[in-house]
Amino acid sequence: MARFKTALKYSEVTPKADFLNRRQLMAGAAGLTMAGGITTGLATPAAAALNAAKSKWSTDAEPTSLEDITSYNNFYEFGTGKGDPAQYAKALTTDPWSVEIGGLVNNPGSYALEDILKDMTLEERIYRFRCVEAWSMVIPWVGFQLSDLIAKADPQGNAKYVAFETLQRPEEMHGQKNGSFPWPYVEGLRMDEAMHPLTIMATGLYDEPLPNQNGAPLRLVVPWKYGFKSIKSIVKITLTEKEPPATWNIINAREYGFYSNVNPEVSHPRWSQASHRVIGGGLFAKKEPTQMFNGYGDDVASLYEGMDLSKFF
Ligand SMILES: Nc1nc2c(c(=O)[nH]1)N[C@H]1C(S)=C(S)[C@@H](COP(=O)(O)O)O[C@H]1N2
Ligand SMILES: [Mo]
Repeated sequence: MARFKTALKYSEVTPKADFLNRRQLMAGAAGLTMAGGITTGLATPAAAALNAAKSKWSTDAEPTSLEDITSYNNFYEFGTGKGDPAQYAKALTTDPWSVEIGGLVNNPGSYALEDILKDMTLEERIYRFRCVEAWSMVIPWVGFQLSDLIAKADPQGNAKYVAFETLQRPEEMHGQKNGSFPWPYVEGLRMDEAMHPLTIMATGLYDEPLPNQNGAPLRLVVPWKYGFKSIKSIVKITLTEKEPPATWNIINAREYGFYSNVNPEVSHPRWSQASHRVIGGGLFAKKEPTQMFNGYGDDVASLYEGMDLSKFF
């Protein structure tokens, strides 16, 4: 299948002009805000290039533009509008950053992000991304397999779930001053889902470090589940025996299940999940049929054998 290809970097498979254009666009936009309209039109050198090799798990689908990926976001810590994260997430300090790993592991501790990354292999993973709100993107993430990090933590035999927690820092995340939301944002996976090779911790996209609005410096990506499972700006990972709480499930369990696998046959109580809007193309945005498990069924359907997916949604 298309996935099994030789390792190629995104910059090698995209016409170079296209690639530079995207960077130029960003450089131009930055120039506009910083220098009051004066832009040079020169591409910024990719100073922070991560040079991650393209993984065999990548899709061949055309990635959404960097501009759309970084300006149409859900990150309620910075406000509920799609443009709020791009505007306000600049306030977040992502260095230094550490992640507390604990619960049912033999190597618990607070780990500096750079120490975690020393042991991990970064790859480019171009994944389809489907939000429960019925829109989709294709995102060229850079990240490492969560399974590698969990293996380092050395799970104990009774660990059945992995719980994740986002940073809580209302001074920098103004949305957290909104008391009607149960901060911090939390999420969880079953152990086999967390260990699946498609499940990654992303630290970048378009071969550069993750922009703050996309969940810097470290966020989960689970491409066969609705986007809200892919929790951003993670500071805590805990292995547990019991199913951990998940923010949207706490808010409305009838609308958002713990599993939240992409499923065109199980409608959201307020809208159909049979199709979605492809972000990009402005007025000419396409609609596409939604695929079971967001098209990753060959790889993940076996995880749910024997489960009634209309009940465990
Ligand atoms: N901490 C946190 N993580 C979050 C969210 C959020 O509001 N807070 N939104 C989720 C939702 S609904 C989606 S669709 C994705 C959006 O990721 P993106 O902005 O990188 O596309 O992040 C998910 N992770
Ligand atoms: Mo979402």
